[in-house]
Amino acid sequence: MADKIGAQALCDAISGWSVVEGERDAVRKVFKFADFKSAFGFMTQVALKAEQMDHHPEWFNVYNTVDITLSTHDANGVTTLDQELAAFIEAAAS
Ligand code: HBI
Repeated sequence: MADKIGAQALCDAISGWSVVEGERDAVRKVFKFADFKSAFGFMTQVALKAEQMDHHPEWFNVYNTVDITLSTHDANGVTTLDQELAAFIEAAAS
C-alpha cells in the first residue's frame, strides 16, 4: 500500500492543485486546452499511465476542459501514487 501524504502535502509539492472541500481527502485541478483534440490527446496519455500504475483519476471532460480529482480509494486519501500521477499529468499538460 502506498504511503498516505494528505491533500495539502501534494498541493505544496505540485503547483495549481487544490484541496477538495469537504470530508474527503482529495486534490483537484482543472485543465483547459485549445480544443477537444488536444484535451483528448492529454487524456489518452494519462489513461495509459493510469493503467500502467493501476491507479486511476476521477475526471470529467467537456470539449476542451478536463476536470481531474485524485485520491487513493484503497487508502481513503491522498498518497504517493496520487503525487506520482499528478507529476505525470503536469508534464503531459505542458
Ligand atoms: N485508482 N485512484 C485510485 N485509487 C485506488 O484505490 C485504485 C485505483 N485504481 C485501481 C485500484 N485501486 C485497484 O487496486 C483496485 O482496488 C480496483
